[in-house]
Amino acid sequence: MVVEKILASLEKSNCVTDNTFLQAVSEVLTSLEPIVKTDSRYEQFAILERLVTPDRIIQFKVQWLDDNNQVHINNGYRIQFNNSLGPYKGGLRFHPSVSTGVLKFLAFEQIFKNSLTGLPIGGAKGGSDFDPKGKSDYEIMRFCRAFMRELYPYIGARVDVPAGDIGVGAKEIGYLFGEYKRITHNYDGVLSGKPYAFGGSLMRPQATGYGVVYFAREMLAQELQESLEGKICTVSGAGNVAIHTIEKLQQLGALVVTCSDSEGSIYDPRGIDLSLVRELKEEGRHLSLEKYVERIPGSLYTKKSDYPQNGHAVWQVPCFAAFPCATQNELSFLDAQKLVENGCVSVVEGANMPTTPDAIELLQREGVLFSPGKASNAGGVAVSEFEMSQNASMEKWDFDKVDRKLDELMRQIYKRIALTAKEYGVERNFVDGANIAAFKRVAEAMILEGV
Ligand code: NDP
Ligand code: 2IT
Repeated sequence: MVVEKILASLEKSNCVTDNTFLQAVSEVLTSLEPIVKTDSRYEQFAILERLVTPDRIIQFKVQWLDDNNQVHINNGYRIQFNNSLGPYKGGLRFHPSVSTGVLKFLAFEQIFKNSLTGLPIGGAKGGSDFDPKGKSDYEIMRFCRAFMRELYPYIGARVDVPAGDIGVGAKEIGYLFGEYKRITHNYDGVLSGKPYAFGGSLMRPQATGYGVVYFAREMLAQELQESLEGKICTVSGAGNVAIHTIEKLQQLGALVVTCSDSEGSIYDPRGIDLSLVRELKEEGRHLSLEKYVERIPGSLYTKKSDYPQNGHAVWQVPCFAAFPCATQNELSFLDAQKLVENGCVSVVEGANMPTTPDAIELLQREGVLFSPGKASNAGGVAVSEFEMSQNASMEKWDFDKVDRKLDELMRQIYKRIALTAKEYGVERNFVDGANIAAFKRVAEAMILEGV
């Protein structure tokens, strides 16, 4: 029995069936193909080969005790992919699906996203296969402390600055920071997304979702002379990114009619009641969205097992704009077909790589404006960098200042990728525009620093 359990767990953590890294690399290299020949230095300095190889992969054992003093062991990771533009920067994900493969894809994407912000930050990602669901606050605290005991030698305010991602919010960052400080006696900006009480930036919790909507607003205004006011929007997810995407969309007068979690989806034709979603999901609460329909008459819950085959309930709902904000590969070819059929004009990614490659191709072919997460969700890491700036200068910026800077930065990202796409003859292909613009900045730095 024990042997079987150990083998099953090893099988899971050693499986190489996760193809997300190859998916991410393949998309980027396809975009870059036409431009690698335009500068002989790319080949001379083996830029592409060096770019797809992480600087280092750190893996460690995390041992912790649950509330009954039972011992648990999880795998912890930090992948430092590229620091040509600045200190390694990227989130930590705590989710049972975490493996080296998933983190390699996320760290690789982060290089390009961080480059698009124009800020001095390199690309990294980390996390653990620890599942925060069903754990007490003390268990989460003990896990975070054990995780940091292994991670601390590899990070630093000018070395590598982790932040949150799926399963990691301000609470976890707070516990991780507390342990870092206890071990090193250093009170510096070694993590971003900290609670405001000790060094966090105002608006970091909202930044990714708000940034997604600022990006969408700019893209729709420039490309279609359209606004979001009065438009039906669909959002997937019910976590940090989804909640703040919904909040900003509602502030701009859009009607958001869906949200989802890993077990099912809500359709509420009168508009999602965000305070109820928060009550069920925020601050580490993992209550099922099924409870939403008990409270809101006229809303509908679809269990994951009742989703269409190879599809997602959220993308079956007619909308003007769709915002996938939960996880990778959650919007399939069939979902894209449905969106096109229903007249959707734009898909703006809030999550990292939520749309499958064949779905992206279809959306682009059908003239749907499509923005890759590395462009439209870059507001989160950008405000993380604002937090690093504030920590380094011992300043505190007010909410409006951060909000204005975020809005301006998202407009700049849109402008940069739209212009790049035009310059390379692929107008409105924001995937190619983002990959090429991001690559050129990183490649230049890699060339200048030598081999
Ligand atoms: P949260 O942990 O706050 O929320 C994640 C949400 O996605 C939850 O609703 C969760 O459902 C759902 N979800 C997670 N895994 C799955 C899955 N395998 N299938 C279906 N649903 C799933 O994470 P965030 O909101 O922070 O992150 C969401 C996405 O945005 C991720 O792709 C992340 O990498 C990306 N991102 C996050 C940034 C940030 O600042 N936090 C910045 C940029 C991108 P449940 O509640 O059931 O677990
Ligand atoms: O995917 C991402 O950009 C994040 N999870 C945020 C990273 C950060 O360092 O704020």
